Amino acid sequence: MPSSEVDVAKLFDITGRVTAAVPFGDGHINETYRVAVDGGPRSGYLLQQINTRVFTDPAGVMENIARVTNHIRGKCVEAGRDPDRHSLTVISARDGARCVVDEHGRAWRMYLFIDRTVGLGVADSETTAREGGRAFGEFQRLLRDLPGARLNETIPAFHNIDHRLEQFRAAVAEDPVARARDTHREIDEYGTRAHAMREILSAAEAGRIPERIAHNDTKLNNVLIDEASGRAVCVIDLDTVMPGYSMYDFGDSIRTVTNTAEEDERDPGKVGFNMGYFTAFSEGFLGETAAFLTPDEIALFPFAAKFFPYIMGLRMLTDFLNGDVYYKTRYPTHNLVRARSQLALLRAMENRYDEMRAEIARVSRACYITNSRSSSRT
Ligand code: ADP
Ligand code: GN1
Ligand code: MG
Repeated sequence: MPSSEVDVAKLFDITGRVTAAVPFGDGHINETYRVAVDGGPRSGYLLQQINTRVFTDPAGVMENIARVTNHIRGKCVEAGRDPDRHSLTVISARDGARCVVDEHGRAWRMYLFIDRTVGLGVADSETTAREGGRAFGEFQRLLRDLPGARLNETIPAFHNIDHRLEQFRAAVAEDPVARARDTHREIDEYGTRAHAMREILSAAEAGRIPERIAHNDTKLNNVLIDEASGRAVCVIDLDTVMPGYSMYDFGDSIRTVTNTAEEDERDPGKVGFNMGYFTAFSEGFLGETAAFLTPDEIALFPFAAKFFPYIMGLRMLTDFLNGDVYYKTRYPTHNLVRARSQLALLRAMENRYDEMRAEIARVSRACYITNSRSSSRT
């Protein structure tokens, strides 16, 4: 029976001798390890303990990931790109299963390690912003023709604002760790904006926007960037790939790409909105998607940009009120700091909303024209 991460790694179908498994990355959800091997053809592997408090059906998660990565790998091969670098590669267990449940009930999976890449908490240039947009836009485009049944909903109602507000209000009312009294200002700031946050949900309920396959967790560090060239290499963190709406992937990315500070910046004065990065990301994303998105979807992009600092900050504040049971935290007020910095970003975006709308109109028109010209030539 496995007792350490190295022992768990040996249960997977890899060639060579496992020499180490070292904690890696700074995701908020799963436990991630970089696995080193001696004498195999691969430079390394990535072992993850799936957070089963968050993902209660790890087999359903892995089924989605297998379908999505097989599809993307096929498209990489068609396009002459290396599928092991431009798609995640699931390494099965020696018994053929896509994940292993150990004697403690923990669920584990393994991927090929994609080396010579970085994941960025904030964008460092317009090129990075554009590359992020290109990668997530391409991801949505490649999955348009995924065959088979609807994907599993790995976290039901994940970006449903009614559901998140319900959880927030329950946390305020129950106040299980007596933190509400020190958080009145933030509770009010999130509360007063609640009524204005239903635009995507209302459009969906009215049947004005189509359901699509979305990544649903498009922060910038979920796309690996090539260390040498600065080009996007691979979209990762596929646990939440499931049915959603196109503007979810646009908006959640804009939240990290345009922020002048890290998501958990303690000084709200350092949090700002970078309009140049907004434009660059939009050009990348719409360059891949403008040809098939509907006008109603694109019209919701500026709203989605404001919506994501709101819904994510709301979830972080809810987790603070609940005693930090969801996100990984490094210090006692970490979730509150996150919620405050998301509010600062939201305020900055509110001040630039008209400009964002004008930019989306301009960029989508330009991308649409470019795409129709190039498709009429082919
Ligand atoms: P979480 O859900 O906790 O965010 P991720 O799947 O995003 O977990 O993985 C955490 C980190 O591990 C990522 O931010 C990235 O730095 C790194 N990572 C994930 N998958 C790979 C991979 N296949 N190759 C190299 N690094 C990876
Ligand atoms: C989580 O897994 P990770 O760290 O990429 C979260 C996202 C939040 C993000 C905030 C499954 O993303 O929804 O936007 O933290 N993922 C899940 O940083 O809840
Ligand atoms: Mg991640």
